[in-house]
Amino acid sequence: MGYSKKFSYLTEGQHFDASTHVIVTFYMEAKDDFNRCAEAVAAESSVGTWTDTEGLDEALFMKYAARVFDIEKFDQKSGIIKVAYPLALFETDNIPQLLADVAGNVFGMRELANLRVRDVELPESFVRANKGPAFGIPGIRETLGIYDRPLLGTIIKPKVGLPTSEHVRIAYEAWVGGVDIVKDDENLSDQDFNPFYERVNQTLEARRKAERVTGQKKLYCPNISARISEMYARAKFVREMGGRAAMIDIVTTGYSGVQFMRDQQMNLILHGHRAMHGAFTHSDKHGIAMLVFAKLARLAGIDQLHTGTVVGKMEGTEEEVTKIDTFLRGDWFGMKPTMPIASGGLHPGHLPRLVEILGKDVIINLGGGIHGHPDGVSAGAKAARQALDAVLEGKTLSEYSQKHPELAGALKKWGEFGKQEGKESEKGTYVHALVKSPALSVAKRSKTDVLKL
Ligand code: CAP
Ligand code: MG
Repeated sequence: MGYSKKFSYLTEGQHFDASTHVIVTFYMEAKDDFNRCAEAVAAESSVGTWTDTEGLDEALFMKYAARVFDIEKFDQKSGIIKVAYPLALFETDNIPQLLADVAGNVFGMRELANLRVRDVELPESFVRANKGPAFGIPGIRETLGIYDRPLLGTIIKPKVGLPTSEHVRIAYEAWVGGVDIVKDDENLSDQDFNPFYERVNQTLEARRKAERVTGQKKLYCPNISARISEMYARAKFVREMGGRAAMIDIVTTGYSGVQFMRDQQMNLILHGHRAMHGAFTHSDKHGIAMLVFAKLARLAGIDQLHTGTVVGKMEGTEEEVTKIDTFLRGDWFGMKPTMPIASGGLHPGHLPRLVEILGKDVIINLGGGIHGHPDGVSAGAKAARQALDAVLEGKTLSEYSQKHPELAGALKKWGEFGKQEGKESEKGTYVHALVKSPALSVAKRSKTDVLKL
């Protein structure tokens, strides 16, 4: 017995036109009959509910019902389903509504053990209905005048608690030491110890001074995350003070906040931090894949987005991170590409492997990996830049460190990923284990690894 007594949401093998349908790929674990649960997902996220209703007649069903058209079962209860949603179900520039539809009630249905949105494929007309990044990779590079290498960023640490004067000093030293971009941390906003407006005013002054000293354009990404009216006020202030960028915590603020800020067309590079994404992306069986968050961030207008490092402290396999980064950089019906940001647990010793995996169109962010340098922030920034220069010149870090003491200091403390251990290498952690264990061959990959993609 299907989910409905009147209609079937199951049309296995039927073809659906990708230009007139949103196609969602789910991983689903059913508690009882698999096909019935698959229909329940399609019904609940389109025209159905737990019982047939008078208003749902044949004409309305045929026009607006979502359909399960592809099923790949792993076993009796679990597998991948693809669901086609008629484009008419969506307001194509309204991301909250899209999520309420394909990633809304379905997550709480009693008959499902698990459900994960692995991908959302949008038709061209849907994508083109959205502004996308104002700057994108080309605009970011043009703003900085840097075209042929990864960009180097840092996050002021400790992430909260520093007085404004210290924040400013550290930012200046990082810029002069060789970093291109300085950002606030995700939980720094407008606290008494470091008030937003004062911080922006003084840090932008320090940026201008660092630009004069280095002759190089720099970026400061202050965190404007707040209620929308306040985000607007803060962004306006950043603009008036000569700022070129602003950071938004896109998950805690929500896509509506991002779309609102993009709509203001304030000529600010929008830096997307993804704090809290882990509540949705961590499980490979339940939640929403980071690829979906990344697609929606680009659609909403984020110019540069945190997407993972593969080798740092945050989870994210090489396959998953490179798939997301490739999407962000790739053509998407003419929408500008979003610059991926690799951040989290990185130190100079990671750079060779990081550039090898992620290429040059990436922002490499080091927080502790700069501010934890034994000789302080300035040495930390220099060490990071020296590591990048070594990679760009095709030299090994150990060779380069012979004539660059700051890099030598970093390698002594943290070692080089995959090559040498430092005094404080992360022994026994995922990173260390990754170095010691051969890459998982496809044959050996477990179902869990497949699910992560
Ligand atoms: C990194 C960071 C970043 C996270 C973000 C932090 O600091 O500032 O917010 O890494 O993770 O607060 O941890 P460190 P992701 O360099 O000191 O680790 O980019 O994966 O969203
Ligand atoms: Mg942070």
